[in-house]
Amino acid sequence: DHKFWATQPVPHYGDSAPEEDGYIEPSKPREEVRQDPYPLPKDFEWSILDITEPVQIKEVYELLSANYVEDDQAAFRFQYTAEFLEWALKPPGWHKEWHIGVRVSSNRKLVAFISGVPIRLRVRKKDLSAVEINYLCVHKKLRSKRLAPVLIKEITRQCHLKGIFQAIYTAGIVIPTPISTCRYYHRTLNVPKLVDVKFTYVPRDMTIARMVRQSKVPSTPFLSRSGLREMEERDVSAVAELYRRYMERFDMVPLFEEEDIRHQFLSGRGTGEKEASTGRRTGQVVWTYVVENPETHAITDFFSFYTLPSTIVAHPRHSLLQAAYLYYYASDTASEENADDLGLLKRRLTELVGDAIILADQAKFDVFNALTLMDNPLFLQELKFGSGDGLLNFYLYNWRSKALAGMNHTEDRT
Ligand code: YNC
Ligand code: MG
Repeated sequence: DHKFWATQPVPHYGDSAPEEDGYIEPSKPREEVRQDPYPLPKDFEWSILDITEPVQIKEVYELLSANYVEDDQAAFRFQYTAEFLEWALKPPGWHKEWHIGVRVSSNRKLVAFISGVPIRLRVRKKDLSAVEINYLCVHKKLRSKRLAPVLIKEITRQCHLKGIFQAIYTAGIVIPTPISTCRYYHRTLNVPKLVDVKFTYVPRDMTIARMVRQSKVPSTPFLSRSGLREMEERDVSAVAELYRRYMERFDMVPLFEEEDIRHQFLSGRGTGEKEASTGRRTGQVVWTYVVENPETHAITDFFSFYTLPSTIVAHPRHSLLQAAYLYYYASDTASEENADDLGLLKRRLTELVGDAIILADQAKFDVFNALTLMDNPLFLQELKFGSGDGLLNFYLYNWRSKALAGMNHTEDRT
């Protein structure tokens, strides 16, 4: 049973499906929101982090790199970089009050963190102004002391103070009650290293040499002579429009204005010269490419991926797993006339994501990851992704909705 979650406005096991989507608890006027912070155990204090300060973003980075999410075997641990965290925590409209830390009073050491960023979401037919909660982390030495519920209540209070009463969040664990569950898939690139660090195994009827051959990718992108290029500032409005039209296919999607598109797909591209051997820019966290029709100059497709390395916990030679994650994409192949021609869409997405894999390989990533959301089930097999053992559950706070057909409404049609 869930002592904390049982008290929260989330759907509980056994609740029947609602007649109509809607809130669980009504919103409150600001003066009815609790005005003082929730109490912490003695010797600890709240601390709003100012992540425009390099020292403070570094403190968050250090807390997470030692204490954040690990796989079941504790062999790999996410290692978000400081640049990534800055990008993720400062989208348009971000609030510093939603970057909440807990410090040891005596020495100011940061020992816990939770964050929120504003997000507009469409869930089925309704648009919500919500918060996306992420990076909940409690230092390993302070686990199982019921600190997490205090962090969650405090960020909820800070959201209520800004008039936000709905949230979206994801977690590997199952709590009441997932709105959708996705599986991680992995496309191996650097086979010898992945085998060496035990990310992958050599099956009994296989050899490393054969696995290397099978995962070899072409050296140039398929679409490079058909208008594939990095996204630029001048593409923002075309990409925003492509994104908007494409995402109509799905039941739950973030709504991005042009400034959000600029942030999500351009602001994280790093600065300065590309590094010679990898083509990566200093501090690059996200890669976005568009396809510009060579004749009409229309932007017909885009795709993006981001870098999220993992610490390899105990290995004599390797300390970092370089992982790329498929992010958003869109194609006008899914225009209204063709919306249900999955064969056509499958072919196009296989070209686009196939090129994302080639570009990630050039940028020296070890593995390319994707979830079973959006239209991903259409191309995972063809592009040689293998099913992983990790699941990711999606949750909404204070919103009741009929089960989503996955965010991946194509999954059951393939
Ligand atoms: C979790 N991940 O069930 P019950 S994901 C939500 N999300 O409560 P304690 C979680 N709840 O079951 P610990 C959770 N993990 O008794 C645990 N819980 O009702 C619940 N790991 O608290 C749990 N980061 O403090 C239980 O547990 C209660 O010391 C137990 O701390 C948990 O960011 C944690 O996986 C996760 O750092 C902090 O294990 C710790 O174990 C840790 O005794 C490694 O807590 C890193 C890790 C989680 C990544 C993420 C999304 C978080 C969403 C939080 C919910 C947001 C709700 C919406 C708020 C805004 C509303 C508005 C408006
Ligand atoms: Mg605790």
